Amino acid sequence: MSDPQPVYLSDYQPPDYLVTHTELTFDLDPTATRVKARLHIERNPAAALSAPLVLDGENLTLVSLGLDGTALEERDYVVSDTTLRIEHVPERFCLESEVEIDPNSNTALEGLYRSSGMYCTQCEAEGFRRITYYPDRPDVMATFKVTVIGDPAREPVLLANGNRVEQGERDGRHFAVWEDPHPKPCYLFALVAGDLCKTSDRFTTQSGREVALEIWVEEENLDKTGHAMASLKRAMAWDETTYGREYDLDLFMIVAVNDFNMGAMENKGLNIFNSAAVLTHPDTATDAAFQNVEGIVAHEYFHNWSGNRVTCRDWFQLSLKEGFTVFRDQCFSADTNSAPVKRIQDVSFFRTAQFAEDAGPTAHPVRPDHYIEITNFYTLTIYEKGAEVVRMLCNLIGWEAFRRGADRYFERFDGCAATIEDFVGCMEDASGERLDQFMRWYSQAGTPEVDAFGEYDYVHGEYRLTLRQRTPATPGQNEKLPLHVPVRLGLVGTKSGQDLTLTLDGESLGKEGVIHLRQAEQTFVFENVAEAPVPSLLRGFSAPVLLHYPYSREELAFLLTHDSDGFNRWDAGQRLSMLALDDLIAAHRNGVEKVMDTRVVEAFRTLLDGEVSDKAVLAEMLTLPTEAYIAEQQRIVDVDAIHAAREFMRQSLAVALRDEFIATYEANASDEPYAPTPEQIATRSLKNVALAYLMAIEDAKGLELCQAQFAAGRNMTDVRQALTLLVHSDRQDLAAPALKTFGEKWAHDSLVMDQWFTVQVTRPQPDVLERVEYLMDHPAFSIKNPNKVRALIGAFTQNRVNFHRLDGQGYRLLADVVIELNRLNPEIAARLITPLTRWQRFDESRQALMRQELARIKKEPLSSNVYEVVEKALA
Ligand code: B3K
Ligand code: ZN
Repeated sequence: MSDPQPVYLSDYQPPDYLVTHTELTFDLDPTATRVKARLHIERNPAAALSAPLVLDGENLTLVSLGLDGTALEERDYVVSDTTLRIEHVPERFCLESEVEIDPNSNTALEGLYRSSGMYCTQCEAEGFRRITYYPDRPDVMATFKVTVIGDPAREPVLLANGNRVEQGERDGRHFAVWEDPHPKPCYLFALVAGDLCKTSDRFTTQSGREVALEIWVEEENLDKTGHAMASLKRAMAWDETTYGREYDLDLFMIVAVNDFNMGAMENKGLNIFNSAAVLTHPDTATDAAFQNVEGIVAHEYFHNWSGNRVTCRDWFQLSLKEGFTVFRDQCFSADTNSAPVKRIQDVSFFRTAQFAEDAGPTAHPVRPDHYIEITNFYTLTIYEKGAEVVRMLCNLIGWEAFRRGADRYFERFDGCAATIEDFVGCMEDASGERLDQFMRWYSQAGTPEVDAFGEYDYVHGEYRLTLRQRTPATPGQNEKLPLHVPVRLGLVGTKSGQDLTLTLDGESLGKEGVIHLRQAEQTFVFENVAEAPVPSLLRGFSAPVLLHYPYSREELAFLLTHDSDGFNRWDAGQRLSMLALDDLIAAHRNGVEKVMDTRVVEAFRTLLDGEVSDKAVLAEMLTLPTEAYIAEQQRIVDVDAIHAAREFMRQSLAVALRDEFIATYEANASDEPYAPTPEQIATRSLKNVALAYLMAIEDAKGLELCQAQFAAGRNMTDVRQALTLLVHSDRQDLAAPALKTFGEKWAHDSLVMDQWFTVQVTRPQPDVLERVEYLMDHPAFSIKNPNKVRALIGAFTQNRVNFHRLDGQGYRLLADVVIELNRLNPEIAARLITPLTRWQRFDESRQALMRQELARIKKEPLSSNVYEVVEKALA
């Protein structure tokens, strides 16, 4: 078999044939579902008269084929593994086909498959071709009419996109007919059939349209839908008030599915969700899970405009819908919860995970120019960096112009398949701003690094800030051009502790401003600066760059308490901790005694003394950079030194501030009934951060509080934190019974058992590999379920000390799992390999071990997904 070949953006051609209307009939059967399609097709006026009709199709058994009512003979068409080709077709015709597919054996979870006995679909990006022969590309948009026929006992509920127009019974089977009046690409098609129950609600849109809302789940989960429903209604209202966009069908449905590759999918009118991304209950889901559900429900809902009404011309434009929609859901969550905390959490994740992607062998631009397997491009770069780029646009032209640009985009491209140029063009039109240099953010991969240097001139009262940018080479892109980098900043007076007025070229920018770095190097001279300032740069993370400024620890401690920007206050704390951690890492390496930097202790003491009023922000400020983030700062990662240094710092802080942490814990313990409100979540976070410090030294008081919190069982947030801290402690005599109690109590709840797996395999002590192997045989584990794989194997790969064991057994275990999943579920297999692809960052012996496992994977007959990743990793 020849190696899979890439597709190039530059080869894009409009489709030769368009489908105007699609009629589908599904006769459901677990192993032999029949799909009849009637496709109303027209030649694209732009296409050649002689163009053949080529449809996509995979894993389909063709039963019959006809054109305008006449059966086609085998000599009239050619079927390959991936296409159906008819050489001569009329200008306009109806193609009738019938195929057979096998949902039961579909473990890739793309196309039509079965999950816990129900039928469901996942078509984005190219799954529809596993359902019927079709031009499976997003620029072919049709209206759909779908008939689903099933067994009334086994699948009493039959759902598809749009509005239900008919239902009935015939010959012991029953059926439902669904019509979707909005033209859509086939990746937005969905079907669900099974024994499901629903929660219902209503929403009245701003123009007075009544929309029925339904969340469909297995009966035992009916009590876990309330938060998703409330989130949905908040999202619908937010999109009306913020973007003026309302919902456009009479019915909006969400279905929870246990086996799902991603978080959720925005199919028109019928969103399908990973059950982990929709079900919540105070007893079973943590605060983080509640917030995640809110964000994902909103994200999928927002796609109705940014993605569905206006879709992507081709998959290279994926970030057009994903970057914009992530930006929209981030703003929604910021408006609904604590805005600074949302930004802190998003940026802290971004700088750890997206920066790592940008620095590794799979780095790609926000708009890639080629790919082998599009499924591999649902990445942090497309989603999160794409969102940062949209955020920069919004900040550059201001919200009002941005909103006008968005209106223009939604109006001009409604019902169309658009490009990133179309989107940015609307922003240019609405603002009058030239954005050609800005477009480089879409085509250049890699994280730009900005070196900043500032000088205060007492004599002239001037502050000179020099900024220098460079983007490191990434695979296939050696030369990089300067980007347009908006730098939001303030100058904080060292005497007054206040933001000073910024005057640039005689023009006042107020107390905070945005300067535009466009060249490789630029100097900005601020005038009339009355006192020596400390610069507060890149406020709110105004551009996705790595900023270097030679701050002293005193300056950082100053910003930590004086910066008016909450995000930068947090960032100053992180930078201060990083400097201290660097010392500790060096001490560990050199085998000298580790000494804690008292400036960090004093900074934390100030924080705990009530310097910060927002508890959620405070909890973030008291949290040290993660091991993964620290690793990102090193050229060659020293796994053990990082762990030892961070543990030393946690323990030193706990020893020095024990009384403060106890007081913080006690002041924030509460008996209130659980609610996922920002206030309660903030209080619980702060309390649980304090508990984690106390458990870092495992003294009697910490153990007592932790055990009591576990035993009280107030809500999953508190229980899980207590369980985690016990399991991650050296007191296995206390951890073992807690794990047992928890495991037995929740054996029936798959989502809680996922947490039970994760808690065990994230333990830092070096004995976890054996535990992973043991748990892989646990009855609650299944390699076919992506949530289980993520909870057990995915979580283990994030356990740095254990995954990176020097004997290579962690790598070996991952490679074994990848090899098995390559056959079962290539999408998940390709995602799971990621940690192995980052071998360049480790010492030579680990590099060799990681490459050895990649080479072992490469010897297998590989799916295109795994092939593409392994090729890049070993290139
Ligand atoms: N658009 C989906 C992605 C599904 C792709 C899976 N291969 C989820 C989302 O971004 O909303
Ligand atoms: Zn999305």
